[in-house]
Amino acid sequence: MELVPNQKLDIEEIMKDLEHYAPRRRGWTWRVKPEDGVKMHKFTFRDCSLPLKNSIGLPASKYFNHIDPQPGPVITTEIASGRFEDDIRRMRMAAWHGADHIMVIRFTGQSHIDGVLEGTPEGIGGVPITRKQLRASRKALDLIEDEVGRPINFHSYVSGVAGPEMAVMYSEEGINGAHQDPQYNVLYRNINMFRSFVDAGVAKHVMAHSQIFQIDGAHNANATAKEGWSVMPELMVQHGINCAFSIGCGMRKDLVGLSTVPPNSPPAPKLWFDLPYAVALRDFFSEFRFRAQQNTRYIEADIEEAIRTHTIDTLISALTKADIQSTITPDEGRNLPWHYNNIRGIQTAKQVLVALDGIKELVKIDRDGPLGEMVRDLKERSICMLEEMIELGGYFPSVEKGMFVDSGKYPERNSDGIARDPQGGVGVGTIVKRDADYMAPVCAHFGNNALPKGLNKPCDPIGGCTFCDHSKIAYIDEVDAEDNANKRLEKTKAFRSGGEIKPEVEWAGDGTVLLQMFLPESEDYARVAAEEIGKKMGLTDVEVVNTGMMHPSEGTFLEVKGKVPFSIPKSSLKIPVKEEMLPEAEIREVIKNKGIRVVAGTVGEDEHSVGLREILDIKHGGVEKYGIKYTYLGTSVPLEKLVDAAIETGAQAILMSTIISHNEIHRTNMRKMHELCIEKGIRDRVFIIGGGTQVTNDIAKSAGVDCGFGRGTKGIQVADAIVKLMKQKGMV
Ligand code: Z97
Repeated sequence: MELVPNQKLDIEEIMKDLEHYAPRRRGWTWRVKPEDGVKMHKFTFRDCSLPLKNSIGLPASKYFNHIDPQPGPVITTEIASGRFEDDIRRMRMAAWHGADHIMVIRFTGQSHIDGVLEGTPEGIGGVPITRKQLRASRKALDLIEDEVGRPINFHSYVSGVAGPEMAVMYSEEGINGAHQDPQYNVLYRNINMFRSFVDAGVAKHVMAHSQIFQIDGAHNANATAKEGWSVMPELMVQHGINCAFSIGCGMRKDLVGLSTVPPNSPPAPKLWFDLPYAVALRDFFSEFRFRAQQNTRYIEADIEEAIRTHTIDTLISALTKADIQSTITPDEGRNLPWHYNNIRGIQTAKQVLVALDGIKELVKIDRDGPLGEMVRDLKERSICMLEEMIELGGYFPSVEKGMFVDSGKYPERNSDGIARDPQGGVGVGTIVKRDADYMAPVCAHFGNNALPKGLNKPCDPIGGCTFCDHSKIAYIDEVDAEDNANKRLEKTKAFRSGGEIKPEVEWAGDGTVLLQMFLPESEDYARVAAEEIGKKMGLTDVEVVNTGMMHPSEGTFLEVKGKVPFSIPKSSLKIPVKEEMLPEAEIREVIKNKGIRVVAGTVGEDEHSVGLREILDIKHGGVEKYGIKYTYLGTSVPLEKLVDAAIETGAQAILMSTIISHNEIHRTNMRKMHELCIEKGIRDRVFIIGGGTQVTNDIAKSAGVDCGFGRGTKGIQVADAIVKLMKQKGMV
C-alpha cells in the first residue's frame, strides 16, 4: 500500500490485517542536518535539516520558488480527538506541514487503569491507548513517512498505574517516544510514591531497551503552580531527579528529554524570567536533550494570543537550544481538538525557526550583565533545595512535607505545595518483594532475575519473548460489539468517502463550524446575542468559545462554534475549470522582450474607475508591476477613443471595463469594440480584454473579444492572459 498525494488515506484499508502488522523499526529518529547547511532557492540555511519529498510550505513560499525549509529541531504536534481513526488523517496533514513527532494524549482517567486496554473504545479528552490503536496509527505513519520522505516519531504516555505494561506494549509496537516521570504520578495522579518509582524503574528499563525517547514531566509543575515562574528552582530539581533516576535505570542520556517551558508570559516582562531559566537549565543538563514546549499556564482561548506566545517562546528555543520544538494550541482550553489549529502551531514553529535560522552566529547571549547573575541565582536556589531534601531524609519525606509545587520561589515557602502520604495513594501496598529465585524469561527485565546459568538470551527457555518474536503477541481486535472503530467508521463513511461533504472539527462528519463576528455591545449582551445569531443561522449546539473585548461598551469580538445539520452532495457541485497561470518569471520575460503596451478605460457612460486602476497600477500588483506600459483614458470613454489611442500608441491590447450592466450593456459594448476594431483594420493585431463585475470569460468570448475578467481579478492574471494570447498567435 502506498499513499498518493491526491488521494485520501483509506482508513478501512489501514484497519485490515492489523493482527499481522509488525513495526518496521524501533527507536527514536532525529532530523538529518547537513554539516555545511542546506541550500534552497537563493539561500543557504545554517541550522536546517533536509527538506521533505512532499510537503506544504509556509503561506509565502510561492514567492520563493515554493521552497519549504525544515528547521533543525523535531517538531511535535498533539493529536487526540478521542477517535484515533479520525486522527490518522490529521497526522498526514501535520506531516505535510512539517511535524515529525506525533503525540497522542491519553483519554481522561487512563492513568488510573491498572492494565492495558484492548479494542478501540471512544475516548473523552484524548484517545484510549490500546494495541489496536497503536498498530493502526503506526501502520498509517509508515505510509505517511514514506510519502513525506522523513521518519515520523509516534509518542504517547508511559505513566499511571499500568506504566510498565504500557512500556512493554510501546516497545513491542514500535512506539518511538513517551512521557515517563514517576514524579508526575505522585504529584498529579496521586499514585503511591513507592509504587510509582518501582514502576518507573521497570518502564524506563524497557524504554531503554527499545531506544524510546523519554520526555519528563517537570513542565506540569509550571502549568499547575499558582505562579508559573515561581517554581523555576523546583523545576530544575525535578528534572535532576528524573534524569538521575533514568540513567540509573539504563537510559541513554541522548534519549532523555527535559520537558521545558518558558515559565512566564506577557504582560509580564517575560524575557527576564524565561532567558535566565533557559540558560541555567541548559548549563546544568547539557548532556541531555531539550523538548521545548510553549507556555500553557497562561494560554487563553484566543488563537492569536497563543501564536504570539508561541513565537516568543520559540525565539527562546532558538537563542538557547531545543532538540524538539513542541507546538500547542488553545484547543485544550476550549476542550475541542480543533485539528486545523495543529497545523497553525506547526506553521508557527516552522516559520519562527526558519526566520531565525543561524541566529546564534548573529546574536550572542551576554552573561556579563544581569543575565549571568540571574542564572547563578537560579542554580543556587535549586542546589539549596536539593540540600534541604537530603536533610529531610530524601525525596519521599520531602514530597510528604509538600516541598513541590509550593507557590513560593525556593527558598521562600508558602506551605501550599502538593503533599502526599507515603502510605496513601492509588496502588498503595501493592509492592511485592521478589523471591530470591524469582525468574522471568524475558529480555529487558529490570532488577533481580535468577536466570539459569549459560543462557545466551534470557528468553531462550521459552523460545523468544515478545520483544524478540513479535508473532507471540496475543492480539485482541475489539472487545465491545458497539463501542469500536469499525462501527464508528460505518457511521462516518458517507463523509469520508461516500460523496457527502460536511464540515469537520472534532470527528468526521460532526458538522462543526466556527463563526467569527463583531457585535457592537458589551460582552454580556454580545455573548447571548451571538448564540441567538448562531441559532438563527440554523446551527445546532451553539456555544461561544472565545470573546475579546474591543471596548467595554463599544463592542466585542466573538468566536462561536456550532454544527450545521446538513451535508452537501459532491455530485451536486460544478467545479469551475482552473486557469493554469504561466510562471511569473516567464510572463515578465515575454513582456520585457516584446515591450508590451496597453490602452485602458471604462467605456460607455460609466464613471467607475477603481477596479480598472487596481488592474493597472503597480500599487496592488497591477499589470505595471510586470512591465506592461499603459495609457489610461479615464471613465466614460467612447469606444472609438480607445481604438484610436491603441493605433496611436501601438498598443497590443485594449482593456475595456464596464461595471454598469443593465440592458446587457457590457455585452453590447464588448461586441461593438470587436466590430470597431475590425472596421479599423486592427483586430488582428490588437487583443481586446473585457472586465467588470458581471463579466466572465465565457460572456466576453461570446461577445467576440479575446477574454474577460470578473470581480477580484489581479493584474498578473491579465498579464498572463496577454502573454498566452501572444503565444497562441505565434507572436512569442
Ligand atoms: C506535553 N502538552 O506535551 P495521563 N506523564 C507525564 C505527563 O506530562 C503527562 C502524562 C503522563 C503536554 C501534554 C501534559 N502531560 C499533556 C510525565 C501529561 C499524561 O493524562 O495521566 O494519562 O498522562 O507534555
